[in-house]
Amino acid sequence: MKKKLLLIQPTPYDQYGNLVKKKKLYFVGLALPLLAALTPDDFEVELCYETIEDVPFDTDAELIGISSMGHAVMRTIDIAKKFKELGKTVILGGYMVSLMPEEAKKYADAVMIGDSEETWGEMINDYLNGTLKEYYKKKLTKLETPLPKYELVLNKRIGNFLPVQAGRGCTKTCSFCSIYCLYHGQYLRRNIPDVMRDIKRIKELGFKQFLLLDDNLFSDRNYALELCKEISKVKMHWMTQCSIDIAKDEELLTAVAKSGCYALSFGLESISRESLVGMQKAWAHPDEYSKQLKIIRKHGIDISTEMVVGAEGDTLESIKATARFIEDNKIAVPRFYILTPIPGTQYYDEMKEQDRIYNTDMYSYNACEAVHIPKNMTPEELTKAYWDLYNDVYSIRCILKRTIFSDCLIKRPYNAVFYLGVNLFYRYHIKHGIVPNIV
Ligand code: B12
Ligand code: SF4
Repeated sequence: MKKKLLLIQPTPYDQYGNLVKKKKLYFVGLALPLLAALTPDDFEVELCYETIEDVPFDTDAELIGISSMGHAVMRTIDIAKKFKELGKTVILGGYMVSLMPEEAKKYADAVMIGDSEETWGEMINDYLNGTLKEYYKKKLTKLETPLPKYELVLNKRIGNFLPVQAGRGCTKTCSFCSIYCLYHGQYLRRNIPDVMRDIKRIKELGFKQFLLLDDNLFSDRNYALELCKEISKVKMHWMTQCSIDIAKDEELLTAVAKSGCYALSFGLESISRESLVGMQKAWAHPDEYSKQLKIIRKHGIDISTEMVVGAEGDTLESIKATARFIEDNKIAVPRFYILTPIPGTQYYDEMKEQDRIYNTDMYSYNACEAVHIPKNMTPEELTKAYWDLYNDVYSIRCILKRTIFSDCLIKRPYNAVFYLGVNLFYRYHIKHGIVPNIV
């Protein structure tokens, strides 16, 4: 009989301590289908996405792998403890565990730090031989990944696209970002034929869209141009996230749009230049944002944004002004976070050194409660300003202006109505005091 491995992507707790549950998981991460593909065939692998399904604590699997992402790490720990009590062998991996491996080890038999392409097989062997090590870590110098086992997610309640990854890491060095703190500016690209292999597989499975998970796909211009050329041949729609400076590159932007990309997400972070400089994001210029967003839209690409509040240049006035920025620029799906010093990041070390960590309870590191002492307001004022911002931007007036009363309605009416739906869904959550994150 085959041995069994259960891989779990935990869901986070909301700020009331309840598990965040959804009817559908639109954004499926790649880690679990990839780890399944890296696992030798003599294992049966089961995946569990806790956002849409319950963790099967009565499983007959003997080996349990649990991922960790942001504040969902608290749930990772709770699940790990329970499986340990049940006598299972527990392996932890993923971003959060990689940033705080010693803490994670308290709850697991082994911890995988960083990428697992070169260590997963070794760990499985050690497990089978009873020689499991405490930590596994091997820095990748090239990125080669097998075809992810997408088939394992097909019978789950997922959306109409699947994930693909062309590269890992990012050439930028934003101090708050876990990508920078793990990859230190390294950006590894896969061979384009391998990326296309995955995209074609997604198409074969009946999907018309995919999500490129890269953090900044356009870090390497020539690579991105070449990839877009290949993607245009498969005639699919896709979306990704990248830095706003793509607006400065007309040729690249045209190639991206022509290849079927219809939505880009930008981490604009702040409209305060001082805040951006403080985050080591001085290459971003908020006074150019409006012009840049217009250029991108002109290419038929819809925009969503991620911004943070509570950085060094932020004031209560600048947080209010952020709402006007979003409204004036008709951002279809804006998301906000309180800038959170995640342990293991450079920003955390800076806050600690300046004695500005206000709250050490990790259950509060959910990016909707201030856990640091901001420069220009109290933590309580920051938390309130954050919620006021969300309420302002997701007022019915502002929603209508950003969705169906925008250019999008004329050019892409289906998208405008879809964004209206997403906004109303987010608004419902905000009104119930729940951050509308896309977990
Ligand atoms: C897609 C994505 C999502 C999706 C899907 C998430 C999901 N449930 O899978 C959505 C949009 C829902 C999402 C939500 C969130 N996300 Co997210 N997400 C990503 C993104 C863009 C890609 C993830 C991915 O699939 N990568 C590709 C895979 C192959 O890489 P990987 O996950 O690193 O996995 C490798 C290793 O880490 C390791 N590994 C991973 N898991 C495990 C498990 C075991 C047992 C082992 C041994 C190894 C291992 O092996 C893999 C292969 O080498 C990353 C950024 C990134 N570049 O990875 C952010 C990222 C992981 N997310 C992040 C955050 C903060 C969140 C949220 C907390 C946001 C929020 N405030 O709500 C939530 C938490 C949701 C949750 N359920 O935990 C942060 C994590 C920071 C941190 N320190 O942990 C990242 C790094 C973004 C960033 N720039 O900061 N996310
Ligand atoms: S550009 Fe984005 S992914 Fe890259 S380091 Fe900055 S925040 Fe992280």
